[in-house]
Amino acid sequence: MSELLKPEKVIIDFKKGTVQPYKRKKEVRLSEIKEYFSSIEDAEKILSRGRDPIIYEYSEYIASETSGNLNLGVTIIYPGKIGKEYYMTKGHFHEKDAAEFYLCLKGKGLLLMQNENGEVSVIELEPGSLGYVPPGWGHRTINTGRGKFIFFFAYPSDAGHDYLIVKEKGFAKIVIEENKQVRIVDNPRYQKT
Ligand code: PAN
Ligand code: ZN
Repeated sequence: MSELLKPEKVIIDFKKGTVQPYKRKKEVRLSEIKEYFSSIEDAEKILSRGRDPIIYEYSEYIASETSGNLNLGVTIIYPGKIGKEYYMTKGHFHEKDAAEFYLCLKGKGLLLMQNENGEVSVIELEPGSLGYVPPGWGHRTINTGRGKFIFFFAYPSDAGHDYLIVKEKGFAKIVIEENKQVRIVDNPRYQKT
């Protein structure tokens, strides 16, 4: 064992989506995530009007990033769309064989996963439901509701995050609103390997 840490209590506010204490907090605004949306044109239109909304934010309790530890945190995805596509996280693959779980605390949304063979899996999340992400599956979450979508996550601290594959190739599916319905459709910009 490399270091002996002191046990700590962590407080999660299910309604506000806060974690105390936290070590990392990140807000992702449209300007940072615009290339991940299927319609960059719609994103640019919003930005050109001088608006740069927060799409999502997350805070993490990190005891230590050495192997054997867990990172815990909460993500809040705001409600909204860029063109027809719902607000979502960038999504990533873990660099190591590392699982993760997402437990929905508030609102509703989808956990979209994809493995290296291009297979896709989607889990609907509502308060009390948990999506398990096995090692090897890229993962993104999407807010399909009218309020904030808030979920708790935990993953091995040394998992590592690879955003580049998703940024360059995208996910095979996107989640859009059509005729007031949530639809999971082929991503027109998806690049197969
Ligand atoms: C989550 C995500 C969080 C934000 O903690 O990091 O929801 O999504 P992006 O990392 O895709 O921006 C997680 O999956 N960690 O491994
Ligand atoms: Zn992850």
